Amino acid sequence: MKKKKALIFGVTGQDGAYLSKFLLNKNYIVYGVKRRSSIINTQRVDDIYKDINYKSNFILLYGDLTDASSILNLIKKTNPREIYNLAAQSHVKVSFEVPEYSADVNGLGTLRILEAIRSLNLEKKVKFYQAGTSEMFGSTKEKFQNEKTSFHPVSPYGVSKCFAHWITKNYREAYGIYACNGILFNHESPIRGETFVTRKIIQGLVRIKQNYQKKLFLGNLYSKRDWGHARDYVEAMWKMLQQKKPDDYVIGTGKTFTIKEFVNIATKKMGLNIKWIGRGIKEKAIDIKSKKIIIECRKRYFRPLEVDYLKGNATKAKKILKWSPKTSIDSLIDEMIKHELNNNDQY
Ligand code: NAP
Ligand code: F7E
Repeated sequence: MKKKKALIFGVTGQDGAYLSKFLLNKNYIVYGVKRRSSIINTQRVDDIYKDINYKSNFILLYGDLTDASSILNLIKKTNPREIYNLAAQSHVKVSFEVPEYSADVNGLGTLRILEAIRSLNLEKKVKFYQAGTSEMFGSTKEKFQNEKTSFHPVSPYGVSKCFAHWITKNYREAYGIYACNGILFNHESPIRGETFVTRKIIQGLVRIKQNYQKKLFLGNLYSKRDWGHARDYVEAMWKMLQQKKPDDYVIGTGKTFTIKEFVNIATKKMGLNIKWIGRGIKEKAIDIKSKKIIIECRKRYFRPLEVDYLKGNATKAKKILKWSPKTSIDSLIDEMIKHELNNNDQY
């Protein structure tokens, strides 16, 4: 049987790496789009990448979501059956600092892919996945967000993703493209970017425990997030593209924790006994054994506006996609700690 071909924008990111491995296991040929950078940015997929001069089912090609011609040429060249748009300036705080770039990549970048599909007359041949986000819900007052919850984004990132969401829906309705929006809640893993809070916490605490770092500096400890595992979430992306009809789906675990609760679970697992003192920006955690302050808050890690509360209702995905999360927050944290401990062996 002929192998299915998938094209992944954002292949070098956390989800790109997990999705590539998932699709290769399903016997796909995977084309991954990487952007040019001055240092190697393929660490997350190095284990599946073979020298370009050898035959492989995993092929990396250059491209950029800000460059429409590269997108068009990549789709023409690879002729994929499925396209996954995972590429983004994905850091919420950074989007306040580079708003125009974030809008260009996340918003217009999505439009550029859809336009390429349309202008190549691939409306009926290609299935498209758009990486939407719970950040689109923003300041909603609903306490269990689903596909019907209205969007109220509170960052340039969230706003740019709303544009991507609506343009994907628009091209589905206007041109009949099989295009799906995943509305994914936070998902983490040992290969999560180091400036996202879960990885920053685990990395910081492991280094503190091993005496490589003195303190961990954080921002808002009281926002609540629904954290799942990226490995589970890429399966949901694929499932969305295997249905009879394209649709939009919320993907989350239905559980929510504050940043402080995440820290408390992680410290306990590492045998660090901490005590919180102070309030607001002065709140700190003391290591009871050494009596040293190991966690402090800094204003620089707060955002101009915060998404206070996220908890995803994935009932529709459960029913139609037969998808549910497999990894608990406990197992996720265990896996992240284990990975970080192995990493730190190299210091
Ligand atoms: P990530 O680790 O930040 O990866 C983003 C990817 O996009 C990287 O491969 C990055 O390349 C690439 N990229 C950035 N700008 C680009 C450009 N101009 N042209 C081409 N590629 C570009 O993000 P992730 O956590 O894997 O998330 C994947 C997608 O899901 C993103 O769209 C994100 O916004 C969305 N999302 C994530 C979550 C989550 O909790 N992880 C939840 C909901 C939605 P480099 O490696 O070169 O930087
Ligand atoms: O922040 C708080 C911060 O940066 C989580 C992206 O994948 O998920 C991610 O966006 C929370 C926020 O993720 C620090 O204020 C406290 O309330 O890990 P984060 P995010 O902003 O939720 C969504 C679904 C996406 O789509 C995004 O692409 O943690 N927080 N102290 C901190 N956050 C960071 N980064 N650093 C801190 O020191």
